Amino acid sequence: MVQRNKNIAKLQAGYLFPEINRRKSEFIAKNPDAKIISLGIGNTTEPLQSTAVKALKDASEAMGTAEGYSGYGDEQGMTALREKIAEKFYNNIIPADEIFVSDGAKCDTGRLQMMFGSDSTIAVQDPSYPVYVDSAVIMGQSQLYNKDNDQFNGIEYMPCTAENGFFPELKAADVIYFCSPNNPTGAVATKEQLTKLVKFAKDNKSIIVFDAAYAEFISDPDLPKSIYEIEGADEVAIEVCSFSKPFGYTGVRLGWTVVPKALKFEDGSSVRDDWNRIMTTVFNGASNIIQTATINMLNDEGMKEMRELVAFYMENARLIKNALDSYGFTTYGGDNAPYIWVKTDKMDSWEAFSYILETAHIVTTPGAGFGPAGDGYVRFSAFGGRENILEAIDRMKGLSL
Ligand code: PL4
Repeated sequence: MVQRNKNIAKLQAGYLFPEINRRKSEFIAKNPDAKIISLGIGNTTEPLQSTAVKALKDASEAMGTAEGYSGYGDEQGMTALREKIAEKFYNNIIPADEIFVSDGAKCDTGRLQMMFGSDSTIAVQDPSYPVYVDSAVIMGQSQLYNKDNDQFNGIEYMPCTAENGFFPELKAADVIYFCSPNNPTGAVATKEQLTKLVKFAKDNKSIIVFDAAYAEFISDPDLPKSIYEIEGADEVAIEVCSFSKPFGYTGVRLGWTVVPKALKFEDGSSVRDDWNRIMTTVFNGASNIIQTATINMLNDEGMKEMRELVAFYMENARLIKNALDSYGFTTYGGDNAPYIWVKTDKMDSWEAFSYILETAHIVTTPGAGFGPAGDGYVRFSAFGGRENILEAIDRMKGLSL
């Protein structure tokens, strides 16, 4: 018999989001008439913008012609798309050959673990997007789960709390995962804070994996959208990013990772070259239809439509936050991020999740699902249709957490 991978056996439960869906389905099975509103998983709900629809149609039709057909492409992505990403999201301060196009930020996060290997150590914000910890455990970067503190031994957890303004005391590790705008707290790191992070990484010879999946949700011009706005970050940071949320591409699938040439391993070898080796070995390129369409969509009109879509979700965030504040809840985030982080005082986060589901028929995400410091909070996602958001706000009236 084949032995089970001992690292997978260390994981304590199923992956968070399928577990949320499982509990939602269980509730629906018992309460078939309940009109559930899902503000749990951060999943986009609004149709694709017109520029994207036209570009996708055109790219698909071209594939049906002898001149327009293409098969496998470069694993790193189409050059024209890498150039467009450099231009539209980095004002060309990042060269196109440091940008690797992919099928999404989550997938790249998993593949990055493969590049770092099982001997490296990691530090994570606590709470954080569960992919960082779970994929590190699967890669063998942790020891066993410790039930006393709800942490994996061998992983450095950096608590992000209301008391520290959701910017943690930094801890040394080979790889430091940092997400801003943050999932789940909705906090956005300032330039000073990211400068501190970059300096810390330099001093401790760490590599930062900066998850900027929600960068386009920042409207405050003083807040950095990319780690590369910080001087010297190209020597210490990788950045993962995504078309999912700002462009409604959650199901379309497209993202990218920046690995600067200046970033080196301890032995002086190039991190970019190893990432190139990983991508060319285990990835076969993002869909050419999606890439071609996105090249043609990343024009002034497409960017304008993206900003309108982001503004729509951020109006949802404002509505949720204002309503919950007016009901007396303590909330964080929601200003430059599509998540609202809500304090629970009388119950733990899984109890709050169940209470909100059973009382208001709203699915949220329990804070503990993102790490032990997330307990005592639930996350509301601002991704939803306006009618549902308004209805959810109404249903939250009178609840007490
Ligand atoms: C549910 C910080 C959502 N099944 O779409 P991608 O792969 O380009 O980006 C995923 C991603 C990357 N980085 C951060 C994210 O928050 C996300 C998406 N997170 C959420 O509700 O927290 C969707 C989760 C999905 C998943 O597991 O990713």
